[in-house]
Amino acid sequence: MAYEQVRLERRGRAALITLNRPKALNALSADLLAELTEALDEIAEDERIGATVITGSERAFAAGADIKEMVELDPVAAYRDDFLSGWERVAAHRKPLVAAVAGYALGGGCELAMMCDFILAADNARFGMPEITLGIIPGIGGTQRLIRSVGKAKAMEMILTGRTMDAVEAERCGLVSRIVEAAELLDEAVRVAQRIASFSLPAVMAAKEAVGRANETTLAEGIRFERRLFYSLFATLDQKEGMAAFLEKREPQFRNR
Ligand code: CO8
Repeated sequence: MAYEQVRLERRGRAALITLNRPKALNALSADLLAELTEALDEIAEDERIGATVITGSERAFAAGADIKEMVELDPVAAYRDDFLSGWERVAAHRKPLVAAVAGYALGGGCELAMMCDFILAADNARFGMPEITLGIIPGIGGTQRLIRSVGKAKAMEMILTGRTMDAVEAERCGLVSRIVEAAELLDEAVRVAQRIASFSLPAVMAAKEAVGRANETTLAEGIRFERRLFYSLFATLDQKEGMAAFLEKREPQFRNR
């Protein structure tokens, strides 16, 4: 499919999705979401792709929901059609997603970054939840995901005041995994995604699923879940190959089987 509001490229076994509405600071319109989910569906079905980077521009990862589009939102239609449900498809994507954030990640933009498995931030990144300044609240997981990564005090402060955080604060409080120089961000994010994609895809998907489960369940249930996945990976050819390669002191050739 031809995309306009996102760009989809393949870099070896990694995919790169670039949000592509630079004039609107990548505001997240319904059309952009439709293209993003279509691109992710393409990636899900493509066996050659093992991980994906989602990025924006140097100025903005995404400045939130498209306010021009949202201003006339009809609450009855939104309820009937479940206006925001498409975003669940992003969160439910089963291969790893790395957010490469430069510039603004505000509102829905910050929420999209948090739907990814981890965030690499450029030194000019700014994260925030300005919805309260518009008379609304975050709507695609912000109130739930932010508190899980930065704790109650910071999440409450950001959501109640609309204050933004710079990259240093975001790294210090665990919202981002690392800060990278802005000029290096994309190359580094693609390198990281390619490294993930070089491993056995079933193992990578199981790791993502197991870590993700930690936010959904109790410790005891999570550990039981992890153990089931651990046992099941011994049914893969890649486990046999990975361990044989280690013992034979050679590089493994994973086949995603
Ligand atoms: N929606 C629509 N257009 C936007 C948005 C946006 N969120 N953000 C920026 N733009 C547009 C501006 O209107 C402007 O367009 P134009 O040139 O046609 O006037 C262009 O992008 C450039 O923006 P600015 O001139 O404002 O650039 P500045 O550098 O002066 O400021 C800011 C940059 C600080 C990022 C500023 O644009 C801003 O505050 N933007 C809005 C941020 C915001 O409030 N985001 C939260 C939106 S609400 C939300 O995300 C709800 C989440 C739940 C639903 C999620 C569904 C996707």
